[in-house]
Amino acid sequence: MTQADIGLIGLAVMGQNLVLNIADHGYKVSVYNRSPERTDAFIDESVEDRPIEGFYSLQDLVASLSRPRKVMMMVKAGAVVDSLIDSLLPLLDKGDIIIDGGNSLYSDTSRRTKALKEKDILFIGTGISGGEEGARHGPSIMPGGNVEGWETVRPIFQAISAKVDGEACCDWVGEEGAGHYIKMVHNGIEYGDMQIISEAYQLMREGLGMSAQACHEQFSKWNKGVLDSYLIEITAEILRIKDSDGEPIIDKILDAAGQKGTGKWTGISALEMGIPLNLITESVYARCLSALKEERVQASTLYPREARILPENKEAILEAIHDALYASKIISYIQGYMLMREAAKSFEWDLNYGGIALMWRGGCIIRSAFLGEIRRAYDERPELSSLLQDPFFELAIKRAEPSWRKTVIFGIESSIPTPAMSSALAFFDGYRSARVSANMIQAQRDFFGAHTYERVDAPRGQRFHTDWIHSDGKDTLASKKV
Ligand code: NBP
Repeated sequence: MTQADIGLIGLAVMGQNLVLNIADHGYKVSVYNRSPERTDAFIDESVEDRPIEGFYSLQDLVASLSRPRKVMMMVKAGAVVDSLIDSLLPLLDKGDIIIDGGNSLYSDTSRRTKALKEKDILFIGTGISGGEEGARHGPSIMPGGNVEGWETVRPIFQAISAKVDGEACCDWVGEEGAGHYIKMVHNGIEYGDMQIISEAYQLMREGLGMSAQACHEQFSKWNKGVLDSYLIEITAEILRIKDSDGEPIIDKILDAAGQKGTGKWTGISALEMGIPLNLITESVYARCLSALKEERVQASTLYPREARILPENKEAILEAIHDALYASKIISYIQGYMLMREAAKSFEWDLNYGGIALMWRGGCIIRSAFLGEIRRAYDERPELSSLLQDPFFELAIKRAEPSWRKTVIFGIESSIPTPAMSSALAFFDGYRSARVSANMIQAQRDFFGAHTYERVDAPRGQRFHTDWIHSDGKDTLASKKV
C-alpha cells in the first residue's frame, strides 16, 4: 500500500475541511483525532472515495507516512500543541516536518522552531485564514518557521490555497514565528475592518435613519467600488436577511461582541514595539465596551441622549461615510504594515511585504481588491517605509480627508461613537504634523522627574535640563546641557 503524503491531527471543523481540500488535490492523507468517534464519523460521512485513511494512534499515523514525514496539527493553540509535539518526537526521524496550522502565538512558534531545530526536526508554524469555507475550497496560508522544510510542503500548500489571477495566496513568510505573527496582524486588521464597517452601519442606521434594507442596498453598491471586499459583501448580505417574523435579523442580535484574543495580541505587540496601532487597538476596546451590556443599559437611563434630528443633506453624508470608511481602512493597513516592519527589525526576519498582501488578497476574511494596490506599492518600492508615501494612497487619503472629518463630526454631533474612524483620523493628523504637543510632555517630564529634553535649536541627542522647581518666582530660566 502506498504511503500517505501528509498526516493531519485534529479533525474539528478546520482539520476536516483541510483534509478534504488536500485529498481533492490528489494527495493521500492520513488522519488522527483524540476522540476516535470523530475519526469514524468523518471517514463514514465525508471521505467517500477520496484517498484518506483514519488511524487511532499517533504511532500508526506516523508509520503510514512517506519520508520525510509531514505531520500537520489542527488543534487549539497552547499547551495541546506542546504536548502533541512531545508525543510525536519519539516517532519521528531527522528531517521530518511538524506543521502547526492552528492560531498559535508567534512567540510560542519561535520557541518551538528553535527547540525542534536542535533535535533536527523541521518545524513550520503557519497561519491559515478563511474559516471553514476557506479551509475547504482555498484558504490564505502564511507559513513561517524552519525554511528547510518549505520546499517539501510547498507543492501541497500552494495547491490547496486560494488563487488570485492564477497566483497562490501562500508563500514563505519568514523565519521562526513570522507566519503566525503575520496571521496575528491579519486578525488585528480583521478586527479593525469589522469595527469601521460597524461604525459606518450605525451612522447610516441611527444617524441617517436608514432601514436595514436601505443599508443592504448601500453596502452592495459600495462593494462594487474601491471598498470591494469580503467583509463589505457579507455585511450587505447580513442586512438583507430577515428573522422568522419578517424583521431584519440584525435587530435581534445582542450588541455584545465576543473575541478570542488575536486582536488583543496584536495590540500588545504594538505596545511592546512602540508602534501607534490605534485603530486596531480601539477596535479591541470597542468590543470590550460592547461586552458591558448591563452597565451600558443603566448608563443610558442616567445620561439619556437628546432626540436625534435627521440631517437634510443625507446623500452628502452617505458619501462622506463611504470616504471615511475607505480612508480609515487605508490607515488600518498602514499601521499594520508599520507593525510588521518593526517586528521584522526587532526579530531579524526578512519579510516580503508585497507577498504578504498577495497572501491576504484571496481566501481570507480581509480579502479585498484594495490589497492589490498594497502589493503593487511594495513590489514597486520594497523599501517603502509607509504606504502613505505611495502616490496611490497619498491621492486616496487627500481626496477622502474632508469627508472623513465631516463623518467624525457627524458622529460626535449625533452622539454615535466612531472610535476606530476617529482614532484613524487622530493618527493621520499626528503623522502629518511636523510639530505635535510632545514638547509639553517633555517639559512636564523634566519638571517632575528631571528626565531632560532635547532642544529645537541643538543637535538631536544633546540633552538639557531646567531647574524648574527653584525658579523663585522668576519666569526666565536657563536650560543647562547635561
Ligand atoms: P479546535 O480548536 O476546536 O480544536 C479541537 C480539535 O483538536 C478536536 O478535533 C480535538 O479532538 C483535537 N485534539 C487533539 Br487531536 N488532541 C487534543 C488535545 N490533547 N486536547 C484538545 N483537543 C485535541 O478546532 P478548529 O476550530 O478546527 O481549529 C483548529 C485550529 O485552527 C485552532 O488553533 C484554531 O484557532 C485555528 N483556526 C480556526 C479557524 C476557524 O474558523 N475555526 C480559522 C483559522 C484558524 P476531540 O474531538 O477529541 O475534541
